Amino acid sequence: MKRLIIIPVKDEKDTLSLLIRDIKRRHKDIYDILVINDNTEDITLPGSIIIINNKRNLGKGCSIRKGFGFALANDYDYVIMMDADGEHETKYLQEFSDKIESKTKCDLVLGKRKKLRSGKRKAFSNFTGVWMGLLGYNNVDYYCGYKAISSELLRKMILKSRRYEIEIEILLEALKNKANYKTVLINLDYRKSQMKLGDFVAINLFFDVWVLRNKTFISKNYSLFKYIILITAAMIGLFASYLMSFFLSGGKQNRK
Ligand SMILES: Nc1nc2c(ncn2[C@@H]2O[C@H](COP(=O)(O)OP(=O)(O)O)[C@@H](O)[C@H]2O)c(=O)[nH]1
Ligand SMILES: [Mg+2]
Repeated sequence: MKRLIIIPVKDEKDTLSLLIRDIKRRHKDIYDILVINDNTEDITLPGSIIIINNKRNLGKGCSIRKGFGFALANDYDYVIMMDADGEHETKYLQEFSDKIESKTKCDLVLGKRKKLRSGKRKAFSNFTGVWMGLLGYNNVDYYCGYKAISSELLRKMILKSRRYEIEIEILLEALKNKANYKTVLINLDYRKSQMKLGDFVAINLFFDVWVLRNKTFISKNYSLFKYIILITAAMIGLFASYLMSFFLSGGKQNRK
């Protein structure tokens, strides 16, 4: 079995070093580790760590997609995504592996935080839950970056997102591919997030565009009621997100 841990990093070299040391201490050589560095200078890591340095900041989503490409090109059986800021404890790795390697078929293992960081995060997650719930994802932690994905599923998913939208894009693509998922309950050691208001808007925009692009899939697999609700909400959301992005960018949006 070939296992790869993918860690995207931006400006978190100290916590990254601690995380890598901890993975090695607890799990010796069970996992290969790939770091995708988005422009953090002076990262020195042990020689056994594979590192891809992006020439400029590409975003978490682009970095993770590079990691998936690497995993497929190098015949890994599955990947585990972890954040570099120390929020994801290595003690749960075994459970992710056990679940994705188990004989009862499962292509996706999702971390589920016992508690969310703030009221704002909870509200955003509940809002996402309304729409994702209609699609069948109930009781899931939509934005937890701690996940395991089989290469079989990775091969089928078409992923395009650049930044934090990657988390829900993985869920949506897994849904389209009828992948089974399991969850791992985790405690989180919260760190300061790099997410900005614009990232939340981008996530909403991404979801709305996905729904509209996949209306045939939705009409074939869900009731007419759900179809109408999702498409109407996506159109309203699209309009609202464009307005928000326009104001957030000081009116400069789409003038390029
Ligand atoms: N490669 C790369 N990694 C990023 C970028 N932005 C965030 N990350 C990493 O993604 C992980 C999660 O980011 P964070 O802002 O903590 O998100 P949150 O925990 O969901 O609030 C961290 O390990 C970051 O270093 C980026 O632009 N490029
Ligand atoms: Mg974080």
